[in-house]
Amino acid sequence: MPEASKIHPDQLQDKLAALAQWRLDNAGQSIAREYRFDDFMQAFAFMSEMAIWSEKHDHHPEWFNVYNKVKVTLTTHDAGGLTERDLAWARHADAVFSRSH
Ligand code: HBI
Repeated sequence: MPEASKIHPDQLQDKLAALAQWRLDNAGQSIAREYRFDDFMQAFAFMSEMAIWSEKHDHHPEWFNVYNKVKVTLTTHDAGGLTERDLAWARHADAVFSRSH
C-alpha cells in the first residue's frame, strides 16, 4: 500500500512530470484529468475496472461521467491533500486507458 502521508509541494512537480495529462487543482490539494472514450460502453468499462482497483487499494476517485467522458479528481481526504495513493491511482488509470484505447 503506498504511503498515505501528504507529499511535500517541492516534490510534487517531479512526480507530476510523468502524469502530463493531470493538472493540479484545488490549490494543490488534488489532481484532475478528463478521459475521453469512443462511447459510453468504453467509458463505463474503464470505470468498472478502476472501481475494482479502487476497492482493492481502498482508495476511491471523485468522478463524473457523461456519455464518453470521465472527469476524475483525486485527493486523499484522510491526509488533507495529495499522497502516493493518488499518484498510484492516476498511473494505473492512465495505463488502463492507454490499453483500452
Ligand atoms: N479514497 N480518495 C480517497 N481518499 C481517502 O482519504 C480515502 C479513500 N478511500 C477510503 C478511505 N479513505 C478510508 O481510509 C476511510 O476514509 C474510509
